[in-house]
Amino acid sequence: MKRVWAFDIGASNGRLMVNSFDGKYMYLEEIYRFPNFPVQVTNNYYWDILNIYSEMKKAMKKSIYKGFDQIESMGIDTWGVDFGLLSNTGEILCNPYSYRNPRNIEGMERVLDQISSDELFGLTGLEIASINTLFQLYTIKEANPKLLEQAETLLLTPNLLAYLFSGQKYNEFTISSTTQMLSAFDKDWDKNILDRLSLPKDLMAPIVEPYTIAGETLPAINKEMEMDPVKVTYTAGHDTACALAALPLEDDQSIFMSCGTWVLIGVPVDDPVTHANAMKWGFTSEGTMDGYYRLQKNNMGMWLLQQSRLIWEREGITTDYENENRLFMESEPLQSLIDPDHPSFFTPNNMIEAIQQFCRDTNQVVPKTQGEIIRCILESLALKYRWVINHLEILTGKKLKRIHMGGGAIRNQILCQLTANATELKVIAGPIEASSIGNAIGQWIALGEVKNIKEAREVVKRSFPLKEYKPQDSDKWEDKYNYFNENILQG
Ligand code: LRH
Repeated sequence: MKRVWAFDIGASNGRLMVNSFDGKYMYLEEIYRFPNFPVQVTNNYYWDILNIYSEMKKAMKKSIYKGFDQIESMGIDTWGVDFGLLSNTGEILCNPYSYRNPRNIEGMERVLDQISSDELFGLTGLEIASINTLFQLYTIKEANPKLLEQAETLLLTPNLLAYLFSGQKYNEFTISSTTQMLSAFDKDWDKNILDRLSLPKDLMAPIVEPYTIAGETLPAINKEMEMDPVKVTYTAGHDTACALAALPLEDDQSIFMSCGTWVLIGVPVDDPVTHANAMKWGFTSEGTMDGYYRLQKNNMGMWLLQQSRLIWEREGITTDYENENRLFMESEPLQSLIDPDHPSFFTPNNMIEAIQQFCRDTNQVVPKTQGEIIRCILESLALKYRWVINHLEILTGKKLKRIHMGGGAIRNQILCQLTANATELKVIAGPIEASSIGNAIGQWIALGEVKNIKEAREVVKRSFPLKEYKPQDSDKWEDKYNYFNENILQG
């Protein structure tokens, strides 16, 4: 039995899984999980990167202590778009900013004054969103120019962490495809975009393809961990690309949904889709582990519930899943709806008040109890997912037949069932730890233990439980969808 370490670091928590493979079955053991969240300092939000790094080292120690010490390789995946800047001596210059910084909206507007959104979308295939690395960089140039002047290298978050373990400075293809600086044509940095915005042209560390073994852990780490050197592999650095690799999609009528703080919905495609409607409807084309693309839409996911729970916890109200489930069941279905992607939900001070305000502004019943809020969030998410799938069908010209949901948020069985109901499609949920498994798949392919993604998906089907949800109450949802589409999405 061979083993790899898969570090899957999300925007709300990070975890280390040991993935073991005997040539036929894969096994997953969770070693350690730690919270991760953007830290607000006055008007900015930052990632506490050194805390993430030290939690990762703690996780390695725990793995070794548990006897999982013969490790073939380690790989790291994270959320998209964010990055760290290194000085010419290789030190991190500043705590990495979080994509939730409100000031990025201005940075985006300033960029779009110079390069139109149509042109940028055509060059990169990426949705124009204020979170994108390009807009964040431009924001730094305006707000903190000295920082950019000192910066010699930009590494995206998974690659920044890999650098701290291996000393290697590369940006991996899938995570680089979330920046809006990667050319949709040749998978390399579009230096012309940087040049036109007077951003440093050579800032971006070179691109490597997934499945690259970059080197091994530094001697100082080996000494600190009391371990033999471990290979550091560039698996797909983007969590969504990892999740897709692990979802056992059957054919080209299968949809993937990677479900966590965000819910990413899409289908695999050969090339970036830069059709005008893709842009109008907010679709994006990002890289897959096997070097192709995913046509997808980035949607709000558990963020709305996570933020509401913070408020309930502050008020001393229980927020465990069992309790939430019961309160959901006890409240009246389909009473109040929100557009989960409305800007007022992006970084509100109080999520519950923001939801209530949205319902007031759209002349709906204002949800008050915990159960009513949970219903409003989950039913609205499911209806939005239907909207996304309808538009995916138009863009691809295909009738889409089934949904594969993976990621931590599928523990919420209500979300899976509501998605089946609202979309009137069969949902196949699993595996839960899709990103960690995909992360390991990238490493097994790099190590030559698995041939390709197709073979890896067969291993996943054999090794992990999948659960099916069939659509229910179709007529109720049909009516509500029409109402949602006409009245709420404009809201
Ligand atoms: C989900 C995700 C998503 C976006 C966002 C910033 O975790 O990776 O695909 O890139 O984070």
